[in-house]
Amino acid sequence: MDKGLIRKIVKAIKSHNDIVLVRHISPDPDALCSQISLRDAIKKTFPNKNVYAVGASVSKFKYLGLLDKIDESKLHKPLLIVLDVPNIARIDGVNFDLYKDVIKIDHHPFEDKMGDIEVVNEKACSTCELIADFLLKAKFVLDADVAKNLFLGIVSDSDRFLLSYTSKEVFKLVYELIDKTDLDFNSLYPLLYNRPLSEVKFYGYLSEHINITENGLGYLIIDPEVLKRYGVDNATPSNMINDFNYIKELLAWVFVTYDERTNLYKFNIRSRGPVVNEVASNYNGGGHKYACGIKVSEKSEIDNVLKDLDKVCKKYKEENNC
Ligand SMILES: [Mn+2]
Repeated sequence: MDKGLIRKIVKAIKSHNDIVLVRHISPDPDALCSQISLRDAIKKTFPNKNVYAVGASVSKFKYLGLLDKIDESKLHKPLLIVLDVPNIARIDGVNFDLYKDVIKIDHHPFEDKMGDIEVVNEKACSTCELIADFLLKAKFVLDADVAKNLFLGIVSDSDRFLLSYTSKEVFKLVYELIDKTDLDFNSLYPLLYNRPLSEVKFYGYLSEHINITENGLGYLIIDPEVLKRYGVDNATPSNMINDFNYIKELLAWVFVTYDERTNLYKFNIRSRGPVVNEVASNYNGGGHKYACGIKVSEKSEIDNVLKDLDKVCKKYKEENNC
């Protein structure tokens, strides 16, 4: 983040007493960690400010810290800081139109303009990377608690530094976080990676049943009954999708689940070459070039999406001779 932007953000934070931090619905660790770490750092740097991290809480991520409840009618000229979400429709927990002063900090491809300060860096591995960079350069209080959340967000969104957006800057930032706070990072991995055996067995099911086209598209439509049989929930396949990276036969892969609550079919898509988010946006989905999602209401649409993804794989294969 350049000095001009840092100065603008610091100025906005200094000039507001009520600050609200939000992120996307169905949060992942990067969304929650960017929100909680920035809230805590602002509070510790400016103890007199009212700083709230809002949105629905997720019980399995309680270890990251608690979220706040607000009465929006009682806020006085609040500043809204939007993290890890590119579009207004997916912001969780606030009435966006109530806020005049808005800062966005995000690493998804740009979608909606939200305010005067927009920090969108698609090359960042995580929003936590951007927050860590900001806090260090702005010289905000950054203790082991704040560093813990930043580390967890970066590790989780970069898939343990495996994904292609992991740059040398990421390693430098992580080194600075650890060096500055004596962070006991080894003790943090169980928080993210401990899992029940039922999930490992379900992973076995996925690898046993995935279909692979001749163009290298792996796909699996997962029946709700199967999830019940393995005792896992709807979110489990999406949590496992990165584990199918670096499989020789797969260029791109997709899991389709059915959400009985919303009656929608949900596609989780990953790729290690073909650009897949263009297909996603054709179906009103979105995300990163190599990691994105789609929701459709008609079962008959599933085939169309899979065909389009297969075409992208075919083209990639021809162009790259693989
Ligand atoms: Mn993220």
